[in-house]
Amino acid sequence: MTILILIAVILGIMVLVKLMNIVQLSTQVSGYEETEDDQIKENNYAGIGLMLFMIIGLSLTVLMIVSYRPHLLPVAASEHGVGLDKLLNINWIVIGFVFFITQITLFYFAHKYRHTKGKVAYFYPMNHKLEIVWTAIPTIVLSILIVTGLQEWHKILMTEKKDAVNVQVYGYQFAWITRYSGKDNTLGKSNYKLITDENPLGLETSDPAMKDDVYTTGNEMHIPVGQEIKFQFNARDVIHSAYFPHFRAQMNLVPGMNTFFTFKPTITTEEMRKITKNDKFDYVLLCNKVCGVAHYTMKMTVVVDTPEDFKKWLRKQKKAREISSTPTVAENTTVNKEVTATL
Ligand SMILES: [Cu+2]
Repeated sequence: MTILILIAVILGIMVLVKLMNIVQLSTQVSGYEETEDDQIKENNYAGIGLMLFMIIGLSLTVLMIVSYRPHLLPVAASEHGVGLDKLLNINWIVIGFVFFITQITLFYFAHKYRHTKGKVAYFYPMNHKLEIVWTAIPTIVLSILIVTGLQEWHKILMTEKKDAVNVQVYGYQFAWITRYSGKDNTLGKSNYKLITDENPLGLETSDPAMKDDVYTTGNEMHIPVGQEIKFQFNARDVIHSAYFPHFRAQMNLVPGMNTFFTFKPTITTEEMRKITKNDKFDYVLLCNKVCGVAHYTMKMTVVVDTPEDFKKWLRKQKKAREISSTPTVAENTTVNKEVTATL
Protein backbone atom coordinates (compact mmCIF):
# COMPACT_ATOMS: atom_id res chain seq x y z
CA MET A 1 0.00 0.00 0.00
CA THR A 2 2.78 2.46 0.96
CA ILE A 3 4.65 1.64 -2.26
CA LEU A 4 1.47 2.18 -4.30
CA ILE A 5 0.88 5.59 -2.67
CA LEU A 6 4.51 6.53 -3.29
CA ILE A 7 4.29 5.55 -6.96
CA ALA A 8 1.03 7.53 -7.31
CA VAL A 9 2.67 10.64 -5.78
CA ILE A 10 5.74 10.37 -8.04
CA LEU A 11 3.56 9.89 -11.14
CA GLY A 12 1.39 12.85 -10.06
CA ILE A 13 4.45 15.11 -9.79
CA MET A 14 5.66 13.94 -13.23
CA VAL A 15 2.26 14.75 -14.76
CA LEU A 16 2.33 18.24 -13.20
CA VAL A 17 5.84 18.93 -14.54
CA LYS A 18 4.76 17.82 -18.02
CA LEU A 19 1.64 20.03 -17.86
CA MET A 20 3.75 23.04 -16.90
CA ASN A 21 6.08 22.33 -19.84
CA ILE A 22 3.10 22.23 -22.19
CA VAL A 23 1.73 25.57 -20.88
CA GLN A 24 5.15 27.17 -21.29
CA LEU A 25 5.58 25.82 -24.82
CA SER A 26 2.10 26.91 -25.89
CA THR A 27 2.65 30.49 -24.65
CA GLN A 28 5.94 30.62 -26.54
CA VAL A 29 4.31 29.34 -29.72
CA SER A 30 1.43 31.83 -29.51
CA GLY A 31 3.95 34.70 -29.19
CA TYR A 32 2.33 35.86 -25.97
CA GLU A 33 4.31 38.23 -23.75
CA GLU A 34 3.63 38.71 -20.08
CA THR A 35 2.51 42.23 -19.09
CA GLU A 36 2.88 43.86 -15.65
CA ASP A 37 -0.84 43.31 -15.08
CA ASP A 38 -0.38 39.57 -15.61
CA GLN A 39 2.51 39.58 -13.14
CA ILE A 40 0.46 41.41 -10.54
CA LYS A 41 -2.39 38.94 -11.00
CA GLU A 42 0.05 36.06 -10.46
CA ASN A 43 1.50 37.79 -7.42
CA ASN A 44 -1.98 38.14 -5.94
CA TYR A 45 -2.59 34.40 -6.37
CA ALA A 46 0.82 33.65 -4.83
CA GLY A 47 0.03 35.99 -1.91
CA ILE A 48 -3.26 34.22 -1.19
CA GLY A 49 -1.51 30.85 -1.62
CA LEU A 50 1.11 31.79 0.97
CA MET A 51 -1.55 32.77 3.53
CA LEU A 52 -3.47 29.54 2.89
CA PHE A 53 -0.28 27.50 3.23
CA MET A 54 0.47 29.22 6.54
CA ILE A 55 -3.02 28.70 7.96
CA ILE A 56 -3.19 25.03 6.92
CA GLY A 57 0.40 24.33 8.01
CA LEU A 58 0.08 25.93 11.44
CA SER A 59 -3.36 24.35 12.05
CA LEU A 60 -1.92 20.92 11.26
CA THR A 61 0.98 21.61 13.65
CA VAL A 62 -1.45 22.46 16.47
CA LEU A 63 -3.60 19.42 15.62
CA MET A 64 -0.53 17.17 15.72
CA ILE A 65 0.62 18.53 19.08
CA VAL A 66 -2.84 18.02 20.59
CA SER A 67 -3.46 14.54 19.15
CA TYR A 68 0.00 13.13 19.96
CA ARG A 69 0.10 14.45 23.52
CA PRO A 70 -1.61 11.38 25.06
CA HIS A 71 1.09 9.15 23.53
CA LEU A 72 3.92 10.92 25.35
CA LEU A 73 5.53 9.48 28.49
CA PRO A 74 3.43 9.63 31.67
CA VAL A 75 4.38 11.88 34.60
CA ALA A 76 8.04 11.57 35.72
CA ALA A 77 8.52 8.73 38.24
CA SER A 78 11.72 10.08 39.78
CA GLU A 79 12.53 13.05 41.97
CA HIS A 80 14.87 14.81 39.53
CA GLY A 81 12.56 13.92 36.59
CA VAL A 82 10.00 16.51 37.72
CA GLY A 83 12.59 19.31 37.44
CA LEU A 84 13.80 17.97 34.11
CA ASP A 85 10.26 17.91 32.70
CA LYS A 86 9.69 21.47 33.87
CA LEU A 87 12.88 22.58 32.11
CA LEU A 88 11.86 20.75 28.93
CA ASN A 89 8.41 22.36 29.02
CA ILE A 90 9.95 25.84 29.35
CA ASN A 91 12.11 25.00 26.31
CA TRP A 92 9.03 23.90 24.35
CA ILE A 93 7.18 27.09 25.24
CA VAL A 94 10.10 29.28 24.09
CA ILE A 95 10.60 27.25 20.89
CA GLY A 96 6.83 27.20 20.16
CA PHE A 97 6.51 30.96 20.72
CA VAL A 98 9.45 31.74 18.40
CA PHE A 99 8.24 29.21 15.82
CA PHE A 100 4.73 30.69 15.55
CA ILE A 101 5.94 34.33 15.57
CA THR A 102 8.58 33.75 12.85
CA GLN A 103 6.33 31.61 10.62
CA ILE A 104 3.42 34.05 10.81
CA THR A 105 5.67 37.07 10.10
CA LEU A 106 7.47 35.24 7.28
CA PHE A 107 4.29 34.32 5.39
CA TYR A 108 2.33 37.47 6.25
CA PHE A 109 5.17 39.77 5.08
CA ALA A 110 5.63 37.81 1.85
CA HIS A 111 1.88 38.29 1.29
CA LYS A 112 1.71 41.93 2.36
CA TYR A 113 4.75 43.20 0.49
CA ARG A 114 4.13 41.35 -2.77
CA HIS A 115 4.65 43.49 -5.84
CA THR A 116 1.61 45.55 -6.86
CA LYS A 117 1.22 48.45 -9.25
CA GLY A 118 3.36 51.45 -8.39
CA LYS A 119 5.04 49.76 -5.42
CA VAL A 120 8.82 50.20 -5.27
CA ALA A 121 11.07 48.33 -2.85
CA TYR A 122 12.39 50.51 -0.04
CA PHE A 123 16.19 50.53 0.26
CA TYR A 124 16.97 49.83 3.88
CA PRO A 125 20.57 48.61 4.23
CA MET A 126 21.11 48.64 8.01
CA ASN A 127 19.77 49.57 11.41
CA HIS A 128 22.19 49.16 14.29
CA LYS A 129 19.53 49.40 16.99
CA LEU A 130 17.50 46.61 15.37
CA GLU A 131 20.54 44.37 14.95
CA ILE A 132 21.57 44.84 18.57
CA VAL A 133 18.05 43.96 19.72
CA TRP A 134 17.75 40.79 17.65
CA THR A 135 21.20 39.62 18.68
CA ALA A 136 20.82 40.46 22.37
CA ILE A 137 17.38 38.88 22.94
CA PRO A 138 18.28 35.38 21.62
CA THR A 139 21.64 35.56 23.43
CA ILE A 140 19.98 36.32 26.76
CA VAL A 141 17.19 33.74 26.32
CA LEU A 142 19.61 30.99 25.21
CA SER A 143 22.05 31.80 28.03
CA ILE A 144 19.25 31.49 30.60
CA LEU A 145 18.16 28.15 29.10
CA ILE A 146 21.71 26.78 29.01
CA VAL A 147 22.58 27.93 32.54
CA THR A 148 19.36 26.52 34.07
CA GLY A 149 19.98 23.30 32.13
CA LEU A 150 23.52 23.03 33.50
CA GLN A 151 22.28 23.73 37.03
CA GLU A 152 19.70 20.93 36.71
CA TRP A 153 22.36 18.54 35.33
CA HIS A 154 24.71 19.46 38.18
CA LYS A 155 21.98 18.75 40.72
CA ILE A 156 21.36 15.32 39.17
CA LEU A 157 24.93 14.12 38.64
CA MET A 158 27.29 16.04 40.88
CA THR A 159 25.56 15.93 44.24
CA GLU A 160 26.74 13.15 46.52
CA LYS A 161 23.72 11.14 47.58
CA LYS A 162 24.26 9.27 50.81
CA ASP A 163 22.71 5.92 51.79
CA ALA A 164 22.00 5.08 48.18
CA VAL A 165 21.19 1.50 47.18
CA ASN A 166 24.11 0.38 45.01
CA VAL A 167 23.16 -1.45 41.83
CA GLN A 168 25.46 -2.51 39.06
CA VAL A 169 23.86 -2.61 35.62
CA TYR A 170 25.93 -4.66 33.26
CA GLY A 171 25.19 -4.58 29.55
CA TYR A 172 26.40 -6.98 26.91
CA GLN A 173 25.29 -8.08 23.46
CA PHE A 174 22.30 -8.50 23.97
CA ALA A 175 20.98 -8.41 27.51
CA TRP A 176 21.28 -6.87 30.95
CA ILE A 177 22.48 -8.30 34.25
CA THR A 178 22.07 -6.51 37.58
CA ARG A 179 23.96 -6.89 40.85
CA TYR A 180 23.05 -5.42 44.24
CA SER A 181 25.70 -4.57 46.82
CA GLY A 182 23.88 -5.99 49.87
CA LYS A 183 24.22 -4.77 53.49
CA ASP A 184 27.85 -3.53 53.27
CA ASN A 185 26.81 -1.25 50.39
CA THR A 186 29.97 -2.11 48.46
CA LEU A 187 30.03 -4.00 45.20
CA GLY A 188 32.58 -6.82 45.20
CA LYS A 189 35.41 -6.74 42.67
CA SER A 190 35.15 -8.18 39.22
CA ASN A 191 37.75 -9.06 36.64
CA TYR A 192 37.14 -9.53 32.95
CA LYS A 193 39.59 -12.47 32.89
CA LEU A 194 37.22 -14.46 35.10
CA ILE A 195 34.26 -14.12 32.74
CA THR A 196 32.72 -17.50 31.93
CA ASP A 197 29.21 -18.65 30.98
CA GLU A 198 28.44 -19.29 34.66
CA ASN A 199 30.12 -16.07 35.81
CA PRO A 200 29.28 -13.53 33.10
CA LEU A 201 30.35 -10.56 35.25
CA GLY A 202 33.76 -12.05 36.07
CA LEU A 203 33.08 -11.71 39.81
CA GLU A 204 35.90 -12.43 42.23
CA THR A 205 33.84 -14.46 44.66
CA SER A 206 36.71 -14.57 47.17
CA ASP A 207 36.45 -10.78 47.67
CA PRO A 208 34.89 -10.13 51.14
CA ALA A 209 32.75 -7.34 49.71
CA MET A 210 31.19 -10.00 47.48
CA LYS A 211 29.82 -11.93 50.46
CA ASP A 212 26.44 -10.21 50.53
CA ASP A 213 26.25 -9.20 46.87
CA VAL A 214 23.10 -10.32 45.14
CA TYR A 215 23.15 -11.31 41.56
CA THR A 216 20.12 -11.37 39.27
CA THR A 217 19.99 -12.78 35.80
CA GLY A 218 16.23 -12.77 35.21
CA ASN A 219 14.87 -10.17 32.86
CA GLU A 220 13.53 -8.08 35.71
CA MET A 221 15.09 -5.72 38.23
CA HIS A 222 13.44 -4.34 41.36
CA ILE A 223 14.13 -1.05 43.11
CA PRO A 224 12.54 0.40 46.25
CA VAL A 225 10.42 3.56 46.11
CA GLY A 226 11.61 6.69 47.95
CA GLN A 227 15.25 5.63 48.16
CA GLU A 228 18.23 6.91 46.15
CA ILE A 229 19.45 4.24 43.74
CA LYS A 230 23.04 4.59 42.61
CA PHE A 231 23.62 2.74 39.37
CA GLN A 232 27.08 1.74 38.29
CA PHE A 233 27.13 0.95 34.59
CA ASN A 234 29.55 -1.43 32.88
CA ALA A 235 29.71 -2.92 29.41
CA ARG A 236 31.41 -6.08 28.24
CA ASP A 237 31.74 -5.60 24.52
CA VAL A 238 30.61 -2.37 22.89
CA ILE A 239 29.06 0.90 24.05
CA HIS A 240 25.49 0.46 25.26
CA SER A 241 23.23 3.06 26.81
CA ALA A 242 20.97 2.43 29.77
CA TYR A 243 17.77 4.35 29.18
CA PHE A 244 15.07 4.58 31.85
CA PRO A 245 12.50 6.75 30.04
CA HIS A 246 9.96 6.92 32.89
CA PHE A 247 12.64 8.08 35.33
CA ARG A 248 14.09 10.56 32.81
CA ALA A 249 17.51 8.96 33.12
CA GLN A 250 20.06 7.76 30.61
CA MET A 251 23.75 6.92 30.83
CA ASN A 252 26.24 5.31 28.46
CA LEU A 253 27.93 2.01 29.33
CA VAL A 254 31.52 2.09 28.11
CA PRO A 255 33.78 -0.98 28.14
CA GLY A 256 36.64 -0.47 30.60
CA MET A 257 34.95 2.39 32.45
CA ASN A 258 32.59 2.85 35.38
CA THR A 259 29.81 5.33 34.71
CA PHE A 260 27.15 6.34 37.23
CA PHE A 261 23.66 7.74 37.56
CA THR A 262 21.62 8.22 40.73
CA PHE A 263 17.89 8.71 40.91
CA LYS A 264 15.14 8.38 43.48
CA PRO A 265 11.99 6.60 42.23
CA THR A 266 8.86 8.27 43.59
CA ILE A 267 6.01 6.20 42.15
CA THR A 268 5.67 2.42 42.54
CA THR A 269 4.69 0.25 39.59
CA GLU A 270 1.27 -0.33 41.23
CA GLU A 271 0.64 3.41 41.63
CA MET A 272 1.77 4.11 38.06
CA ARG A 273 -0.68 1.48 36.78
CA LYS A 274 -3.46 3.49 38.44
CA ILE A 275 -2.13 6.83 37.12
CA THR A 276 -1.89 5.54 33.55
CA LYS A 277 -5.13 3.50 33.92
CA ASN A 278 -3.23 0.60 32.38
CA ASP A 279 -3.10 -2.70 34.31
CA LYS A 280 -0.24 -3.93 32.18
CA PHE A 281 1.99 -0.87 32.62
CA ASP A 282 5.64 -1.63 33.42
CA TYR A 283 8.70 0.56 33.78
CA VAL A 284 11.47 -0.45 31.40
CA LEU A 285 15.20 -0.28 30.98
CA LEU A 286 16.13 -0.07 27.30
CA CYS A 287 19.38 0.05 25.40
CA ASN A 288 19.55 3.36 23.59
CA LYS A 289 22.63 2.77 21.44
CA VAL A 290 22.37 0.74 18.28
CA CYS A 291 24.78 -1.87 19.58
CA GLY A 292 24.34 -4.72 17.09
CA VAL A 293 21.83 -6.92 15.27
CA ALA A 294 19.75 -7.83 18.34
CA HIS A 295 19.96 -4.37 19.96
CA TYR A 296 16.15 -4.26 20.16
CA THR A 297 16.07 -7.26 22.53
CA MET A 298 17.99 -5.34 25.23
CA LYS A 299 14.93 -4.61 27.32
CA MET A 300 14.45 -5.25 31.01
CA THR A 301 11.39 -4.75 33.18
CA VAL A 302 11.96 -2.40 36.12
CA VAL A 303 9.66 -2.96 39.09
CA VAL A 304 9.39 -0.20 41.69
CA ASP A 305 8.39 -1.86 44.95
CA THR A 306 7.61 -0.67 48.43
CA PRO A 307 10.79 -1.05 50.56
CA GLU A 308 9.29 -4.17 52.26
CA ASP A 309 8.43 -5.89 48.96
CA PHE A 310 11.87 -4.96 47.64
CA LYS A 311 13.57 -6.67 50.60
CA LYS A 312 11.41 -9.76 50.10
CA TRP A 313 12.33 -9.92 46.41
CA LEU A 314 16.03 -9.39 47.13
CA ARG A 315 16.06 -12.28 49.60
CA LYS A 316 14.81 -14.62 46.89
CA GLN A 317 17.67 -13.76 44.49
CA LYS A 318 20.87 -15.66 43.99
CA LYS A 319 23.87 -14.80 46.17
CA ALA A 320 26.88 -13.78 44.09
CA ARG A 321 29.25 -16.06 46.00
CA GLU A 322 27.23 -19.09 44.89
CA ILE A 323 28.70 -18.67 41.44
CA SER A 324 30.87 -21.68 40.76
CA SER A 325 34.40 -20.60 39.93
CA THR A 326 36.87 -18.30 40.83
CA PRO A 327 40.30 -18.22 42.17
CA THR A 328 41.59 -14.65 42.40
CA VAL A 329 44.40 -14.69 39.90
CA ALA A 330 47.47 -12.95 41.27
CA GLU A 331 48.88 -11.89 37.92
CA ASN A 332 45.59 -10.27 37.04
CA THR A 333 46.31 -7.52 39.51
CA THR A 334 49.37 -6.35 37.60
CA VAL A 335 47.51 -6.65 34.30
CA ASN A 336 44.63 -4.66 35.77
CA LYS A 337 46.93 -1.93 37.02
CA GLU A 338 48.38 -1.58 33.53
CA VAL A 339 44.92 -1.49 31.98
CA THR A 340 43.75 1.13 34.49
CA ALA A 341 46.88 3.21 33.88
CA THR A 342 46.29 3.12 30.12
CA LEU A 343 42.69 4.15 30.57
CU1 LIG B 1 22.95 -2.40 23.67
